[in-house]
Amino acid sequence: MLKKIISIFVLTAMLFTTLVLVSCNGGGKLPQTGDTEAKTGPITKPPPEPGEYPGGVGIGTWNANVYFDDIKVIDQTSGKRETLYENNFEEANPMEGFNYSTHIGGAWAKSEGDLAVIEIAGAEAAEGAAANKVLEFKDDTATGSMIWFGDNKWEFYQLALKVNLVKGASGAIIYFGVQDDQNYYALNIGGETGKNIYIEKVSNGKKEVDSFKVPYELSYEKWFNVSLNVNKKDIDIYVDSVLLFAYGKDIREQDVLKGGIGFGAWATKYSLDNIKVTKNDTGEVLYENNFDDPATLNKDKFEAFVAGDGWWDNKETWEQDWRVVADTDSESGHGNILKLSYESDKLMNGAALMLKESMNNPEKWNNYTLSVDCLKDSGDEGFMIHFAFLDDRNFVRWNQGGSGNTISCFQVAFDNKNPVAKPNIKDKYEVGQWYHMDIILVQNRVYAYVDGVLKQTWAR
Ligand SMILES: [Ca+2]
Ligand SMILES: [Ca+2]
Repeated sequence: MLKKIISIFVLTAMLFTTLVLVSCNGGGKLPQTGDTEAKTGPITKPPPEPGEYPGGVGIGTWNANVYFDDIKVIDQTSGKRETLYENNFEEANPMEGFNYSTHIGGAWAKSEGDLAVIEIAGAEAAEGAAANKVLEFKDDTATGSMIWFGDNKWEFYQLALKVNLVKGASGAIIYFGVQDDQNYYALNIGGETGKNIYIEKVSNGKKEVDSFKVPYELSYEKWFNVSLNVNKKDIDIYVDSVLLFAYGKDIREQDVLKGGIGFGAWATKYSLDNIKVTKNDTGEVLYENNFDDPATLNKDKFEAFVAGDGWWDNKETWEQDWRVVADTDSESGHGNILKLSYESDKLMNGAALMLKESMNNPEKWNNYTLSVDCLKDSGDEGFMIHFAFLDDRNFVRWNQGGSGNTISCFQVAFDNKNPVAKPNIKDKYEVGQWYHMDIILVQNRVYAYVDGVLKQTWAR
């Protein structure tokens, strides 16, 4: 049975604020609406402009055995930050207020054995060694389990919870903007194949994928946080503390990441192979080179730049530095590779070798995936992979293993010679080891992977 809770407008009535807080804090349950709605009287202040994602929230699974814990919904209307809902599954009747449905396209039929609050301990417990009660979805063959709760008038809130994928082929689902079981949104962590994360929109019982499907390597038997900040027009969605989506956000044309690809370096020698650029939507291959044919590296195809505040002694004669050579380690299977091998007494800082055709057609060179294999030969810094390059004052590069092989970051120049570092993360690359990189541009956002694992993401 749907148990409605007090609306956020009730919170504005000072008379009842204390009563509501006592209800929220006592046992982590949704306060019961009862007859309080009738007593609230007229609203003295006009309500804020309505949000675009009103609704309750929920949790569920797709082909996975999953634990959930520490679900919290915080009101962000006018910065009040009051707790609208809280459930750590430690109190009596922890499943009170739940509605049960099946996610569109799934075949979950709720059964007693599948869904239970269980006690876990030791390394499994979210709070370390202490025993901890969590909600478990046990049946890893069930598809589209859906529990939803809250108030379909919630508009501006933060939803935070902890998730642990125990096992299964796919993953967990977080529901939001739930009006009813035919109209809602779903953050599908793992998707139906366990390989990506995306947002689904369900309208009148019809489901459609409504975001880019972000490739994602799920980690099992590990607690991670999921949070959604629901604003008026858009929703910031974090998985494992990484902002994966700014769902619904208007993207200005000038912020779309578009432009060429290329490879740079800062006082570091490295090797490259298997460059491939593919359009995300059509799969069209925009460029591909495994350097079987050394003649594909030539001045008709490539142009040298100094990107940023560096210096490159051999810029005009770049073929002396970047060369196609046979990989001396035949077991690597790389055959010919592109090697950066400059003379050590020449300066090589901020050198960028760019693919000409990729810079000349930015309307085509956007929303692409750039894949490349990289191996560090020597030097203090790491790899510099360029993308969205328009000229030497407008570019983005992924600087991996910079600052003495301790950090990685995106370095962004936007009508500026000196790039600005966007989030630094701790990072390190071993000499003599091949790494596979994927850089995916989706409108104004970049997702960057090493060996299939998302390392960092940033949006202009
Ligand atoms: Ca708990
Ligand atoms: Ca090759």
